[in-house]
Amino acid sequence: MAALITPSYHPPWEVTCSMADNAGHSGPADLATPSRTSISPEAVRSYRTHLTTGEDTVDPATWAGSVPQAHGIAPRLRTGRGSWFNLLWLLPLGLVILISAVAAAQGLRHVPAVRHFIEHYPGTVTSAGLTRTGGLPAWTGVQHFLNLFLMLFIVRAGLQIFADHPRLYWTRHSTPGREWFRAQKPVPADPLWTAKKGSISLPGQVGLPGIRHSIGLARWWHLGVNVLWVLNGLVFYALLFATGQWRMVVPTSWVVFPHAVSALLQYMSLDWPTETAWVGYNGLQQIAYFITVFVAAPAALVTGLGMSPALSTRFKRISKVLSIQAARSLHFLVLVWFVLFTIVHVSLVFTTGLLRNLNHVYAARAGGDWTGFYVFLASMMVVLAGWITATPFTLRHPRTVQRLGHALIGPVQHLFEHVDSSPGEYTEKDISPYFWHNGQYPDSPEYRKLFESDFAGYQLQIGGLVDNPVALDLRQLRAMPYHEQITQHFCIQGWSGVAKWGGVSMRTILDLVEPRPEARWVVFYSLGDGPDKGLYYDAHPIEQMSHRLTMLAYDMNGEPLSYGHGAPLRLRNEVQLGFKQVKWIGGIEFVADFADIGGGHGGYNQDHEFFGYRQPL
Ligand SMILES: Nc1nc2c(c(=O)[nH]1)N[C@H]1C(S)=C(S)[C@@H](COP(=O)(O)O)O[C@H]1N2
Ligand SMILES: [Mo]
Repeated sequence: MAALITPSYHPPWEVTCSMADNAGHSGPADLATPSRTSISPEAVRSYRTHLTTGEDTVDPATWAGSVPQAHGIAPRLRTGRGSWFNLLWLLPLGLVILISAVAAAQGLRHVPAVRHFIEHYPGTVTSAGLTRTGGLPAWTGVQHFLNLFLMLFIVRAGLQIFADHPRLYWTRHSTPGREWFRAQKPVPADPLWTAKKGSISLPGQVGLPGIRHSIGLARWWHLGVNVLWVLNGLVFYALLFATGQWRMVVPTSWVVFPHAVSALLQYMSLDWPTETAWVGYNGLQQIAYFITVFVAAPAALVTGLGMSPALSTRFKRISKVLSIQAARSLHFLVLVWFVLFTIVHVSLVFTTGLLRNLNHVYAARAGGDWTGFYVFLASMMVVLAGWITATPFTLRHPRTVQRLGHALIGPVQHLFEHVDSSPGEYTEKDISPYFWHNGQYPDSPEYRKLFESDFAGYQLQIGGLVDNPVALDLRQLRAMPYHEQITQHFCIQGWSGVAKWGGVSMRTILDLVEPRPEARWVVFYSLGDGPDKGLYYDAHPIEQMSHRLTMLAYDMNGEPLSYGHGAPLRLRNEVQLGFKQVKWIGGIEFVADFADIGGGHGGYNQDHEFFGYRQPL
């Protein structure tokens, strides 16, 4: 059988295209294949000596394999095949539109019919049953502050996560050129181009933690603080309904719309009552608050969860419509809403009776004195302090961020891990035309020799806490019952893809090696280094090894696994993110605990880039 590896997948050092028979899965050849070779249970431990421990602080100069800072491009919207609209044009365009709108609105206000309309619908929906004498209740002030403070970190970390794969798609395929939005140049022709190479840097005080490819730390901020934000939001909902204040932000009558139009006309004509005339919220304000509190906030949560491999796999019917990429795109649009809302909201608070507004929101009182302003100022100092210290703190104490983040979101993630992954299968027609590469390619002399000999000398060692430690060569692996699945890959950076994987089910491996009861984790060692030297490895909870879709793959889309995608053998665990799918596997060790393996954090990215050891979200 001819080699099916396309020239584009050759490792950079390969010059010839001739390759020996890298046969598929047609079973044992004519010669009898021994089904297994016993080894010492300790043999696989030798991989441990090739691991490195990682560091407990971040030095931006050597971070992520000394990845240089790289700048993206101005954000672009795709307007057709290969044509893009640079969003910077919105600045002059927006200005022209704004000026024309103001001129038009000012003209309209002289029209008698419009004058009558505004008299009839002054802007405020007088809400039945809510009379306001003082300011907003004190709890709203506290929650408003907490919300703002928490969102600062969520938004900054969210931008950092986006910057790690600055492209948005509508389908799960993540095909380059089919993005609807990007802040990065087109993908170069290099067939071994990786998603990591396409990540971009953000200004240090914009992104959190602000250096390139810092998604591991950004996620702890984003997800950890999010837990607090959701709790604050739940308390806010509860109080809103318990106190009847919900009437302020929930439109209960259609007249809110003419009032909103009226308010818009008044705003646009730059002539609106700034002190007392708009006693309650005007229609426009009420609609904006309603959308923010009852549409955007829940949408942020739902679309966020929609990106989880475990949940997406479990709730196939939802993820069919809301694929990870649709979820990610919508999640980004929700962020845009929050940012735009904040800009408009703050501008209006400042231009419509600042002192009175600040008293209402920050001091639970009416009137135009300076009390609210001072409380506001103090709260802004706290926000500013948080803003300035978040990055330096993260770079100096990344393990603390990792630990705190895990304490906050970890329990939720563990819940997701227990889902049944079997619904997560696709069909041939769902296979992605382009499947991104990622990670650090192996180029050691040992790996080269294996590759060049078509893995003739390859042996997969399986040992540790098992009754039957074994070494298996590729022929022995191919002689085992063939398992095939079409599943979706979720990279932590945000891209995804569907592929057909063929190989050996982990259930078959478990039956063969017979793990002991003490074995709690299964460590997969790669033949290749990670970006900071030291072999790549990752630990998986043993329960997930018996999921129906956990397997060792030696085929991809009907061809032997290519160099870039992990030849000769890689892992698939469909309830976890991409970085846990170890490629170029050399050994598998069953252990009780991973504390004394590598840096002790459960995997290469966990040791070196502060990822979490369980990432089903
Ligand atoms: N040995 C090793 N395995 C690895 C990596 C790596 O750098 N080294 N990268 C991981 C990451 S981050 C991803 S997203 C997937 C990418 O697999 P692919 O290149 O087949 O798409 O491999 C994972 N397995
Ligand atoms: Mo990844």
